[in-house]
Amino acid sequence: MKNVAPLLLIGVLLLGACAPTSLQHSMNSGGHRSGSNASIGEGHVMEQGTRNLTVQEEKGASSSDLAFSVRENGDVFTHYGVSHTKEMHFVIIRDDLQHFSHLHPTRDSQGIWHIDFKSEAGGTHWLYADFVDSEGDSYYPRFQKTFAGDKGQYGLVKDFSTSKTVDGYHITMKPSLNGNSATFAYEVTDAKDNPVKFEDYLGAKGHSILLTPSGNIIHAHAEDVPPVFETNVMTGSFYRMFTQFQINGKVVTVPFDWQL
Ligand SMILES: [Cu+2]
Repeated sequence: MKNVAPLLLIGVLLLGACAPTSLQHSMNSGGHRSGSNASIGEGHVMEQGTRNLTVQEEKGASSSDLAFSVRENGDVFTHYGVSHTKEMHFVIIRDDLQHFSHLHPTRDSQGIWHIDFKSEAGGTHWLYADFVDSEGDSYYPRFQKTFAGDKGQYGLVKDFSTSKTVDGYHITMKPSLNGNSATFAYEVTDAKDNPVKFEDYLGAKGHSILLTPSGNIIHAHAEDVPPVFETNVMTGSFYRMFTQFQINGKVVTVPFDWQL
């Protein structure tokens, strides 16, 4: 790209399973984490908390009230910090990496989170509580829930196109890899081919949530424009990234696939 804006980047969080390298942390099951703090490249620190946190579904007040709690050694956890303007980000994805949602539940006086949610399609979904604690350490415990209803097309269909049109915007993603550090640079133009103005959305110019077929999750941010996301990735992995920008007051979500 001709723009030479500084690669600013990134709150990056990595969770995953049984760390293949000292830089990678994984989470295969809700709440299990490994490792302690690790640095990600120059100046980027992946903060990995050491609390023993899990997340579990709770009984909602109605059929559309999806309720859950974060637990620390069995007790309801409430020592949240604020990350990107919210105490809680809630990511829902079906287990074939379709039907993505990034929501912001509200917490009741008992510490239980609630969000009004109706799944687009039936099937098993992964639900990630994505938050920081009061020390600023990041956590992504997840739980699983199977929604009733028509599954529609089911199964992972990979699509490696690097240009997409969503909501009338043309979005191009350019990946590059240096060791196990990946950058994803975006260009977005409107229907008349003019570059768009990126607005602040949840305290960043862009949010990108990367998921692997086994459910490992990375949440990266672009702090500047043009938006560039940088994160460490696991060799050999397939990633589906759901990238979100706010343009003209509306959130635009675009999926891209990428294989190392
Ligand atoms: Cu974000």
